[in-house]
Amino acid sequence: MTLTAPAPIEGGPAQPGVLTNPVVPGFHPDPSVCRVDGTYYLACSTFEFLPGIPLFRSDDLVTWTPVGHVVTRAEQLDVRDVPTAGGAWAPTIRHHDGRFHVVVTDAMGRGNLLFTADDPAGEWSDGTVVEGIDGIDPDLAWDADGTCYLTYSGLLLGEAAEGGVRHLGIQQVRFDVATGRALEEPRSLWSGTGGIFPEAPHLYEVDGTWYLLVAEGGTERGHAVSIARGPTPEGPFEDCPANPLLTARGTDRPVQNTGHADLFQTPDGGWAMVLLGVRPRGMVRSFSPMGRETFATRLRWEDGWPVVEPVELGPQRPPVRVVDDFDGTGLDLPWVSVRRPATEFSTLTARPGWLVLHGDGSTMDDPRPVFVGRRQQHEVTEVTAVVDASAGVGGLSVRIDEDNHVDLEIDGDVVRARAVLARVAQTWQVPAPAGPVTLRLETVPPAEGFSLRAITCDLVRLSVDTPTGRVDVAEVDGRGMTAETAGSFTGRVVGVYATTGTVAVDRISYQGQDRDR
Ligand code: 6LW
Repeated sequence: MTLTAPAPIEGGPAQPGVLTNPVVPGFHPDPSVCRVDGTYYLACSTFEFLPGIPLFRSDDLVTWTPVGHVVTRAEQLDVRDVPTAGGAWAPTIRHHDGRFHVVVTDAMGRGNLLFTADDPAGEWSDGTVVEGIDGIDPDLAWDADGTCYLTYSGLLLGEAAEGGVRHLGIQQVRFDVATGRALEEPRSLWSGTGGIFPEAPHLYEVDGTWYLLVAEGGTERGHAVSIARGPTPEGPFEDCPANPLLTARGTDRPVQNTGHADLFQTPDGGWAMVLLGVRPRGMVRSFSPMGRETFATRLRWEDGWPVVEPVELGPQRPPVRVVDDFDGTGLDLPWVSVRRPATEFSTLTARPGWLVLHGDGSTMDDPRPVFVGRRQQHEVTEVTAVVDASAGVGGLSVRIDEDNHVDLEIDGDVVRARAVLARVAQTWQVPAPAGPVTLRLETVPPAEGFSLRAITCDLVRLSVDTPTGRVDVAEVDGRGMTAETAGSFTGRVVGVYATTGTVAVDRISYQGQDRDR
């Protein structure tokens, strides 16, 4: 299958009517969902990437189509100087009084921000800084009288934490959406069952009872979802005796780190939740290349409490091939850049049919590389780029962050592979063929069985096409490029870059396929 960009959720549904996990594959953590007139809208965190906070739409909870981004302008959320893993954290999307609201943390930036739009495809507002609270993971809920409650996790970062980490538990204020101001001093609410980092609160009224859903246990293997209920949005809240409602900790379940959930009603009148999870691979199932992805599972109500089904993987989507020939005048939805918009250093009009990148001396080691990429969404992938580097240096790269990336670049008469894992670099090189060159980056499964070679999640293979055939340049252990090792909250993004001069890219092809388990 060949799709020309803009691409929908690649591969499409596996089976109509069946929740397909991951719901949104690739680095898409901290999902939040709202339903408006039978259509669902889903938002995720993007950290230092731009455009920020992607939105997806679905009518059937099976096919999710990208509709745009909340953050498309620097004045909304400026990630230019944000530390790695700062930026856009944990949006909550809600629809109230005919408007879409997204409230999100600008971590290590302006604090918490409220954006509104009439149409989720944009334009979104410039963003109002929330005043009167300090913390992360804000949620919005309105009671029947129209009073708005902002509930959040009292995790203090930076100066407020006096250099360390301070946590005040789950907190709440009554909130004025029009001005962005808290209408009272923060109050402490129920904060989970005692797990580390109570966070991601969401508040719902179901049949006259208020439910406070939280994540706890940290976003790694201990992650869990717990719930409490009370007579009012302010509580008092009583624990669900079956807490945690959902966790994969200590199990052999294929989706781990499950937590950070948001509840919604399904079209058939049932209930479900979206949540984040990872797909750890390798002999000891320890390494997750795609980072935290969005999953979903159904739940039912018993004695006034939700009972959540375990998160299953699949049914598998068909293999995918997405080709971008750069024939348009603007970059399409899958493409993202790091800390600055791609328009700052690239153009599609200077050489029609080519993406032209203007190197400025920064490399993939720098926080603001001249790089345009898309998320790695499948376990087994092959990405090729046809690159003309006759006037510059650049090529193909897969990165988690500036400290962890694997590059394949053309530099004059050599093709050089460079692996930087935890800032330790190694290079390999072969002679470069003449003319525009096809560079290839593959992620492939490791050896099977019980051996040291089987411990990694995958291998990253780099090769170049020459007139006499494909030449392998390097093979790198992929386990240095995972959620567990890089620790950046994000996942792999693969794309093209320039370091110096001008590098032109004729086409990029992405092929992807998942393995069974
Ligand atoms: C997010 C917090 C978390 O704000 O990690 O998984 C932070 N949980 O809820 C960044 O994703």
